[in-house]
Amino acid sequence: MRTFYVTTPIYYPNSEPHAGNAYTTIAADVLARYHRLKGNEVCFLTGVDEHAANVYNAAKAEGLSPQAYCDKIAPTFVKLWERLNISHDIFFRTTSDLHKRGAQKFLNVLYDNGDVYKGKYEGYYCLSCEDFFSEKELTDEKICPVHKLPLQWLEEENYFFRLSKYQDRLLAHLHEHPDFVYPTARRNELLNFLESGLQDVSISRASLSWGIPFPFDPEHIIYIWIEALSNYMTALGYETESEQYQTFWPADVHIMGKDIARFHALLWPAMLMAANLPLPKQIVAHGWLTKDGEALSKTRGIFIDMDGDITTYGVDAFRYYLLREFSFGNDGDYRPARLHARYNADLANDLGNLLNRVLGLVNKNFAAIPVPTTPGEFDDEVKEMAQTTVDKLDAHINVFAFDTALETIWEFVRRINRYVQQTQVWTLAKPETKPRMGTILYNSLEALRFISVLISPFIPETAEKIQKQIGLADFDTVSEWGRLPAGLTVSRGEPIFPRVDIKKQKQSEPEKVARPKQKAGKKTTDLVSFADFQKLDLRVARILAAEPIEGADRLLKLQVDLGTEKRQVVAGIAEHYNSEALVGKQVIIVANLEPATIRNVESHGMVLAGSGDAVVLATLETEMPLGTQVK
Ligand code: ME8
Repeated sequence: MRTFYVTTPIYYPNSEPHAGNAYTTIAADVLARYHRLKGNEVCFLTGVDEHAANVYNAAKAEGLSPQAYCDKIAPTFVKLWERLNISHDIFFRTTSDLHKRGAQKFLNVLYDNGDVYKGKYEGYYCLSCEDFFSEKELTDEKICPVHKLPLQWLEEENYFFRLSKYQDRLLAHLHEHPDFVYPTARRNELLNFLESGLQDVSISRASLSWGIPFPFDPEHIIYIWIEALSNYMTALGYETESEQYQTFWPADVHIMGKDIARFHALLWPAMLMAANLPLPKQIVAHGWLTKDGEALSKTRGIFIDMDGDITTYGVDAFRYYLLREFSFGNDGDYRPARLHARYNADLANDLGNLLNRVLGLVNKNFAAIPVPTTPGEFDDEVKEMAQTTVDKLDAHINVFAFDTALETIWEFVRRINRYVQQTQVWTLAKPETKPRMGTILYNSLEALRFISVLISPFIPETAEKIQKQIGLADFDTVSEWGRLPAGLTVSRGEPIFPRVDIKKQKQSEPEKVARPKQKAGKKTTDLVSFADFQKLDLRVARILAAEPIEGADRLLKLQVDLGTEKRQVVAGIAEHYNSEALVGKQVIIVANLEPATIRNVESHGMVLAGSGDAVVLATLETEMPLGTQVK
């Protein structure tokens, strides 16, 4: 068994947590849960960074002491982590005695090793970054480039850390360990920065009182970044070199946003080198979650309505959307319409319907999970795909490609949907074919068991719901196909992703164009003649490719095959279907519709779909040759 130690940044509790903090913490949670699933001994640390100037100021504004203010805000982080199903082992506060003693010990070690000296510092400082900016980084207005707030001029006698001394060792470390910083783009930025030269950093403040006193000069407090970084060790019991510290240090992965990669990948390792301690194995700096292109910011009041979206769609849909939609190293714009689309397409349609359908068939035709006695076409393919999915998932998670990891699982989900379709399992209830029906349903449930385990690090609540409905009492591993015991009683429960009322969603997005909609169940009164109906040329077609149309949230550009020709069609289904999930599907096309140009894209025909609060593509009960007329 190996150990796995993963950390998030400790967040500033100057106000309650926001979706950016949630994003990092959810990603760390996936890693922690995945490693636990693999049987590794995991420690997952998160917490709050309390001795910040912005915390001090927020407390003052409310007429509270900084400590009282922290005592009020820190629990809001814990509460959010509970709501998001975060499985941290330690929630750490830097006002704890354990941290204070550990941070002071660390400082003493740096001092004793000769890397701390006294000098004078002056410069422009951002209270939100807790960092100085050099003249060359500044504009005439002296505004913080990150927080867009005025910088303050600071001048004082400080202690300095000899960061410059470690420039060559840091360069060598980054070159010798190409995986030390993820992603590569960030590593290259850091290499460029390193090559341009490192300056010593001031590590004490004489003008501030809110902080941890310097162990050898109580007139000064420890610069917040120095004590904050040391939390990754102090939380484990660095001060006494506890068993936990010895088990888990050095960390396997420090996860954070790209804003603080430099502190983690240069300053922190240099300090550890100075203290003769082992370095963390990986620094992972993800991209920025934005709202309308702007970074979320507590200071600037740019928020995502996380609470509203979780209430509407559930925690797992929120987790799923963040992990599936964005490539982890890159920035991503949070769009409620995309969350809605993912919910409908991936969760409700692909996964929820599959579970519901398979359990419905088992309930109707068998007393319990049937014994798989009768192998047949597609079984081996499905079984093999289960195994390759497990392997591919591992490879993707190891490089933090959460989006591809989920896509890999969903390829399997869609394959099982196709398996059910291809085998036409619902037609096999006759006595002579019932054993085959039982085998297909067993395989489908075994696939769902695999899926439930594989999704558990990402959407744990759903994983549990699926297992419960299948009748599994314990969380099983996926090491072997066929471990699902026949004879279990399944209990088809409520849909795991119930339909969401999108009217609320629409109200919160007034920029959307309203579209006329036929209400479910509403009677149509205008009659057409049979001759008029016959004018419509409806054909069976297959979707060959699908892609979003820039600037049009609802639309997809489809390439379809009508047997005799290929066409391009624009369809308003982007909120309900994923491009990838559409490829290969048979649909019905109105083939003789006048061509139209929609958002600068030509459309030659129309795809039929049931259109109410949800949109579901119309298709024939079984596949037919392309171009077949539908009458
Ligand atoms: O920097 N998108 O704390 P902090 C994605 N206390 N992630 C975001 C984000 C966004 N728009 N905004 C914030 C600090 N984050 C220090 C850390 S660690 C020793 C000390 C996430 O409250 C992201 O992980 O400003 C970012 O690095 C972190 O919150 C910054 O949190």
